[in-house]
Amino acid sequence: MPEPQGHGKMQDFLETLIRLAHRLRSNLSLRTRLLLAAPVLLLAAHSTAGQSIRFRDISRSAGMGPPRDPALEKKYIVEMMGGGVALFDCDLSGKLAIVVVNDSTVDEYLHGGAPMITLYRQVGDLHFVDTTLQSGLTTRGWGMGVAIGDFDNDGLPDIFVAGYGHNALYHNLGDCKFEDVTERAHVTGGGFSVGAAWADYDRDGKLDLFVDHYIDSDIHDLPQPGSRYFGYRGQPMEVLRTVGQASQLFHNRGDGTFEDVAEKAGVANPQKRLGMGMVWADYDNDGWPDLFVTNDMGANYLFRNRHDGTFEDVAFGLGVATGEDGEYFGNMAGDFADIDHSSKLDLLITRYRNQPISLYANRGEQGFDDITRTSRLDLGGESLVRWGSGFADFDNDGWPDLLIANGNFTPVIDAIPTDPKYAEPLQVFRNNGNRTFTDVSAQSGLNDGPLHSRRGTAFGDLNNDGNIDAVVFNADGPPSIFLNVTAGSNHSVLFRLAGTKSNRAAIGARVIVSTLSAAGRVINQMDEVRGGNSYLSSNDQRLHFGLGSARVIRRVQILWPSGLKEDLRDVPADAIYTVVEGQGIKGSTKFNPPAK
Ligand SMILES: [Ca+2]
Ligand SMILES: [Ca+2]
Ligand SMILES: [Ca+2]
Ligand SMILES: [Ca+2]
Repeated sequence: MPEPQGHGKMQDFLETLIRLAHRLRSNLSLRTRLLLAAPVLLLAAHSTAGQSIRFRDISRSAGMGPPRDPALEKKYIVEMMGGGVALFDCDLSGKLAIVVVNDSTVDEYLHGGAPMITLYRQVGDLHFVDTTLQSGLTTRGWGMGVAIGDFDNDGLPDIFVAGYGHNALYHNLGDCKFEDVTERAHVTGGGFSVGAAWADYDRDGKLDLFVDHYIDSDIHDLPQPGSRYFGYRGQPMEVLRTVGQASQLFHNRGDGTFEDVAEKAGVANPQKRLGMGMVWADYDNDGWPDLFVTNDMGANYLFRNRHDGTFEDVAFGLGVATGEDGEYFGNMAGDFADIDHSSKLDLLITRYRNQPISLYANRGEQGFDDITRTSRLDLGGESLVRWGSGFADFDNDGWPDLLIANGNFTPVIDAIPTDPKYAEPLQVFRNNGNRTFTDVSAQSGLNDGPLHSRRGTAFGDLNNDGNIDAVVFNADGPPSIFLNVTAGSNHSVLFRLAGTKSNRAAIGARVIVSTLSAAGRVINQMDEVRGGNSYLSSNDQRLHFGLGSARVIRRVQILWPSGLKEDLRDVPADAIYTVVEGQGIKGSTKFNPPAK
């Protein structure tokens, strides 16, 4: 987000620091550069042969309407930040539905607002119908982020919408019908809530909810032309004030109500940083969920769970608070994945334009190492404004790939030739299996259709064929649906976990899948069920693993949030398994034939 011009001193100073750092790097002797490059060359020798990642934009045939009139100009920050998208199975039919937050305007909000979310139910194979009203999702307001979690452990996934002005909690009644229980549950909130994510941080079997906020902004008193907070390089738009709002951690009492314990827990954001994306993950492998929060124009938080209901921010100590040279970047979104089969979760952060994305390798107690350059994720795209991003194994070779959604804040900015455009291409990077990535966007089909200004991304298997598909939030219109049509002989698997002692949605459960490579080497992949992903979005909560050439999984280890460890042996590939805590596999469905 652009800052007011009078606020540019800190930015100038930081940019000088960044330039100095770049100069130092480019001044290294050839010998030093070769030494630095050597590990990359060695690793590259192990690169696996790949199948090219291909998507097809099926938005229109799947039932999404045309984009809205792009003339709506988005002058205010509240109009620019949304929003999120979620994939979930609202009727337990095995078919994913799509939830997307509304993309409102100040004027619409002041006149009562639109329904905060739209639900597209999958009624035929890959055909979606807007059932928002019939589904009872009628609460009006301004949705920003969406997080899926079964807060009452009745087996039906519920929807939380973080919104400007107020939030909404929708309790699932079955058959994709919902009731608004926000007030009764005491999660109404207020202010500029943006992101939300579920996790059972105290491991009592009931899902809790973290909600963060962006800037302190009053929609009834927005800056007007002439104010120092209005006008960016001559264009009519609000610019950033760097004062945020407190975050909330809603502890689930188990009786349908929640209590905000953020202050007591140490996650309330007393520094008033500008919260954006968030993701829960057990980065330190101690069995307790930790929380990473991206902050715009400030240091990120990595809240380590201290097992007693409190957290400590370890972001500075572990090297993920700022840029490599201490820069306060415009951090947008983050995601965790074990990108190198080290059995530790690595971290990605996307950032504002002209700022590097960072890929951090998790080195355990030594903290996180920024490996962006050696991973080759620094090649190209620096000028993009990047939002939603996440890891998923799109080609099923067993190595998590990366998708990033881009686009500038407002079409107003298109009048400035040196700024990134409002609509920009999507990017997809293939994981080469050796801590390097290759930008395969050009051949991916993601940008074959019209470009949009993108925000959140959600990944999931929409047609249950074992290939992970992507749904992307578009400013000014319905989401884009990208069917993954990557061809090839690789195998994969999906696990749908159901907790009994643990929370029913099994959020926080960790799965380790062990297969044998063609060369007979044991490969361990690891992932966790999450109740919210970045940016402001929620993925399919079934865990997906690409298996390469392996037709059978030798071993599946499940670490349930309750502490129970479960072991499955010799599980055939190419199916969706339902695993119930303590009872092993209780159901399986073979994959559908691949999409043509
Ligand atoms: Ca429920
Ligand atoms: Ca709990
Ligand atoms: Ca932990
Ligand atoms: Ca699929």
